[in-house]
Amino acid sequence: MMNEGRLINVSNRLPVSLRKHAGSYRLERSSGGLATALDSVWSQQPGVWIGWAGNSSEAADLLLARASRRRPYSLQPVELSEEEVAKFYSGFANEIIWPLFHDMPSRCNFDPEYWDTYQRVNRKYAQAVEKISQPQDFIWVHDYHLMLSARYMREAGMKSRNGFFLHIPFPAPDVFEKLPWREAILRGLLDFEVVGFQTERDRNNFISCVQHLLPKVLIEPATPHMRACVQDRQIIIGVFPISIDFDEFASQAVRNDVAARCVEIRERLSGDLLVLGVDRMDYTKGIPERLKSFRILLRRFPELRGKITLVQVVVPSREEIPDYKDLRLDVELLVSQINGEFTQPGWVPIHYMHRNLSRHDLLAYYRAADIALITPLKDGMNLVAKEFCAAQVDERGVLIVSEFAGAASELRHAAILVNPNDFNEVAQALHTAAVMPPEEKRSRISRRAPDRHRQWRRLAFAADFLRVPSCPWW
Ligand code: ADQ
Repeated sequence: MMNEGRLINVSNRLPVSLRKHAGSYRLERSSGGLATALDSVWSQQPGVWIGWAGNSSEAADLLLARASRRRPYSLQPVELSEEEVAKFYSGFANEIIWPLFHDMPSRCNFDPEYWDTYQRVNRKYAQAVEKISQPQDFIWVHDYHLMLSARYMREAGMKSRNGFFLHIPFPAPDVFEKLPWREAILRGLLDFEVVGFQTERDRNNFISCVQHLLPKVLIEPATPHMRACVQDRQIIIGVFPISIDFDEFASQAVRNDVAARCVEIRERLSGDLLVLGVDRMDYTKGIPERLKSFRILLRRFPELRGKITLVQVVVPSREEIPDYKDLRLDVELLVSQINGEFTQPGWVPIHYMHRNLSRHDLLAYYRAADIALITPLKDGMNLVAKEFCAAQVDERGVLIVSEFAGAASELRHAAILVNPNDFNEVAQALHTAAVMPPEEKRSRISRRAPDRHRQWRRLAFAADFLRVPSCPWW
C-alpha cells in the first residue's frame, strides 16, 4: 500500500443489515452482488465502510459496533427515515434509475418528489463521509444510489480524492435522455475523479451521453482509460469488470461436506439432468422468460420429460415495490402451470425455492448442476455466472448465459450465449447442453478462466480501480 490514508468505502447499504425478529435485532448478510463482491475485496482491508444498516436504534448500533470489532474495517451507519427509504431508495433509485439503466423506461415512475429526496439523501451521505474522513483518505463510492455525493463533498470543501464505480449497466443516449434530471446526473458523476464501469459497452454509452448532453466537455484517450476535461479538472473514465474470489470459491467447492451435500441433492432429484437458476427476485433477471423457455423445451423435446429438472432459487428482494410483488406472483403462477402441465409420477419438472441459500448449499447446487441457466434481460455483470464457473471443480457443467449480462464478454469462450427474449433459442441451447458429449463440456468449461491471473484475482477489480493515475493507492 502506497498511501498513508484510509480507504473509505461508501454504498447505500452496509454489507450487513439489521433485522428485527421477535422484538430484538439480528445482523444478517445483505443480499445481492455488491455486498458479495465488495465484502470479499474488503475482507483483509483496514478502513471504514459507510452505509445504511436497514434499521437504527441504540441496540442496533451496539450490534454494529460489535460486528466492526470482528472485521479489519469499521462499519459506520447512515440513518434513513421511513420517508427517505420510500422516496430515495425505493423511489428514485429503484423506481427510476434501476429500470431506466436496465433499458426499461416504461417501468419508471418519474415522480419529482423522488428527485428532491435523492439530492437530500446524497448530501446526507456526503456529510457522513465528511465527518470521519481526513484529506489523505481515498473515498470510494459505489453504485447508482449515490451519483451526486461527490458534488456535496466538493461543496463542503473536502479535499480527499474520490472515485465512483457503477455496478449496473449505463444506458445508451436514447434511453438515458428520457431522465428529467439527465444533465445533473452526468455533472454529478463528473464531479468524481475516477468513474468506473463494468464493461466497454457501459463506458461507451456514458461517453456518448456526455458528448450528446454536455458538448463542452472534452473527451480524450488516456490509455487504457478515457479522460474527460471539465474546466481545470481531469476525470478518468475506465472499465473495471468486477471479479469474485475465484480461488476461495473453488477451494470451498471442493470440500468434503460440499461434495456430500451435492450427492444428496442429486439423489433427491428424480431427473437425470439438473438445470439451475439462481437470482435475486428482480424483473431484470428474466425469470418468467426463462420459465417460458423451459416450457418450450419440454413441449418440443418430449424425450426430455422425466429426465430434466429445473431448480430455480430466488432470494427475496425489494418486496415493498409493487413491480416486485407482481413479479413474484407471475413467477409462482408460471411454475405451477408448467408443473401442472408436465408432472408425472416420480418427476416434477420445476423445483422452486424462494429463499436465501447458505454459501455451503449454494456451492453444492453449483456443483450438482449439469447446466446453469443465467438469462438476465440486462445485467451489469452477474456474479452467479462467475461463481458457477469457479465451483466447476469437476469441469462437467455447461453455462448458458445471456448476451446482455456483462459477464458474457468475459465468459463467451466457455458459455453458450443466448438472447433471453428468444424463448426458442434458449430452449434449443438447453437441448444442445443436455445432449452435449462430456469431452465437449469439459473443453468448454475449461476455457472459463483463460487469463485467470488478471481476470479472477482476488483483488483484481479493486487493485485496477485504485491503481489509476489519479489515485495511486495500491
Ligand atoms: P445483483 O443484481 O444482486 O448485483 P449478481 O451479480 O448476480 O446480481 O449477484 C447476486 C449475488 O447474490 C450472488 O453473489 C449470488 O450468489 C447471491 N444470490 C442470489 N440468489 C441467491 C440465493 N437464493 N441464495 C443465496 N445467494 C444468492 C449487482 C448488479 C450485478 C453485478 C453485481 C456486482 O446488478 O450486475 O454483477 O451488483 O457488481
